[in-house]
Amino acid sequence: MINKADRPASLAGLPGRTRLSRVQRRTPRRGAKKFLTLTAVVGLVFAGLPAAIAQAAPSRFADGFEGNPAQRWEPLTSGDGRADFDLAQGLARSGADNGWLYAGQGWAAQRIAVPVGGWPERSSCVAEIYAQPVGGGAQVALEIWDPNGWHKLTSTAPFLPGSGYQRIRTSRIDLRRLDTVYVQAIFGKDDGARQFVRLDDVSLRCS
Ligand SMILES: [Ca+2]
Repeated sequence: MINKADRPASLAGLPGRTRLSRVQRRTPRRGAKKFLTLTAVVGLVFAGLPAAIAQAAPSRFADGFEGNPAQRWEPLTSGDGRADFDLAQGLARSGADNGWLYAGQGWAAQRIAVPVGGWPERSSCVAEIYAQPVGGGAQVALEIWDPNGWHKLTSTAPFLPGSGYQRIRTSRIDLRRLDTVYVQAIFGKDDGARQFVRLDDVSLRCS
């Protein structure tokens, strides 16, 4: 048996500890009450939203290489091809940033994943990107890929004769079976004449 007088000081019922314990018991209850009230209000606010969200859910994606494009875009190269980004170089079509491809004897590509699985409409989809050949016209391709086995779903490769940013648009395709697709711009050359092509403002829209 331990006599009361022998108890360690840390176990003694000090007045200060008692007051602290009372505060600690009350504070969580007050917080819980506030949380429940807030939850009820948020619940009421969102109760009527699902139908509106479903109607407003966009079946489109857009990316203008802004912010940190390396987190979203995946450069691919072969031969002497190179692919990278211009950040705040004054070369973008929109915003501050753009991508670029470079090749003389090889190819370079930039691709980006687009999660389409949650889109309410995706039976007729079209991708676009703007490309700017530097120092003369160039043939640039825009493709949509199924990453499951890497099947190319559609491709278009127009010759861009101008010196500014020019739009490339794919044909319309059905993406209803797919959860994610990749949109890819690719530029290849085999004559050794090295050339840059800038890229900006990719989009994928479905209806
Ligand atoms: Ca941009």
